[in-house]
Amino acid sequence: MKRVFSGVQPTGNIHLGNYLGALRQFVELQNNHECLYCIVDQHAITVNQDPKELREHILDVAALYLAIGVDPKRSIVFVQSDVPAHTELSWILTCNSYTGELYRMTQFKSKSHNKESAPAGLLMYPVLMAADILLYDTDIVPVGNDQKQHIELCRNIATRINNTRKKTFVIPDGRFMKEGARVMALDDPTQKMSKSAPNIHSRISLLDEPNKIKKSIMKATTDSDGIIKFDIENKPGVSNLLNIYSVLSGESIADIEAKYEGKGYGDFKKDLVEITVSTLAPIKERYEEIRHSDELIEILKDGSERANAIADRTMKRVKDNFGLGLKK
Ligand code: AQP
Repeated sequence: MKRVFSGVQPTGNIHLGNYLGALRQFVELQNNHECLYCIVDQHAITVNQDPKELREHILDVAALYLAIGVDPKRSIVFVQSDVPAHTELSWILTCNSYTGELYRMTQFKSKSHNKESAPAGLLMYPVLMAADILLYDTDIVPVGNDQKQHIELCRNIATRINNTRKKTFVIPDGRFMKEGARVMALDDPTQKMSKSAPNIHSRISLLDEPNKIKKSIMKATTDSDGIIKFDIENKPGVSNLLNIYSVLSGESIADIEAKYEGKGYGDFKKDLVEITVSTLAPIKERYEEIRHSDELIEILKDGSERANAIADRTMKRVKDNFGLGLKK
């Protein structure tokens, strides 16, 4: 069985972009793959986090994994910092990475933009991500489009190491959705939807109340020509909403365009509110049931035991190939 790894940062409530780009793949893949789904808390501290809030967000993300349908009997669900080998491997990969390739990462450029000196963790983030993936001999990484460059870097580092010493790592492939791979902010469709954007109406979180969902969608930026048509270049706002509508309803973009021909943005947005609210309601209900349960903690403890067992085997091989420590 091929192995799958992916993670989400506990930096706030998961939004439609995270869900449509990455998380909905998690559920589908667990049917015929060995899956590990991680809450990547060490990535979250590349920017300042309140410790109490961070602990809460870890459990929020874990509960949301289960609420969307990740089954802990079939998939390993765990917290990154509960498996020390992530940072251990990250150092070994750091020694096989180049500052030039790290400075070229667009996410680093945008997060460090206008800063005279950026936190070193922001620069090293993709190396830790490579360690997350390579630690589990991962074949497939289901992620959103924004992670393409990081996956490519991971492949390059692993290939470089495999070519200069004994074959050490499995070379993973990114898995990207055709639709929903990049959901844009509702208030500015030139930016991706993000957990940490200051305007709460820029995103729909999976736990938003129906009224909030309505407000965010009705306020979403469109344009003034009143035509519901997919055209990313000239109509990025409408195209983004069409994309969300299509993925949530299962209808093709062409069918949706035909359905709203001659109608205004108001009707289209009202229907999108309804579809979004009805998609998210069962997720929210399941989340409420599990979020404060002992079961959730037990699932994470069991997950970290299973993840540590795999990670230890990989680290033994990696250390042997690098000549680190005493032979065991
Ligand atoms: N807007 C998006 N559209 C499609 N996929 C997205 N992802 C994130 N935003 C979008 C995918 O969601 C997964 C988890 O992302 P993450 O939490 O690890 O980090 P991120 O990409 O930095 O997400 P955010 O929401 O923008 O968080 P903040 O604001 O904290 O930086 C990844 O697979 C990602 O591709």
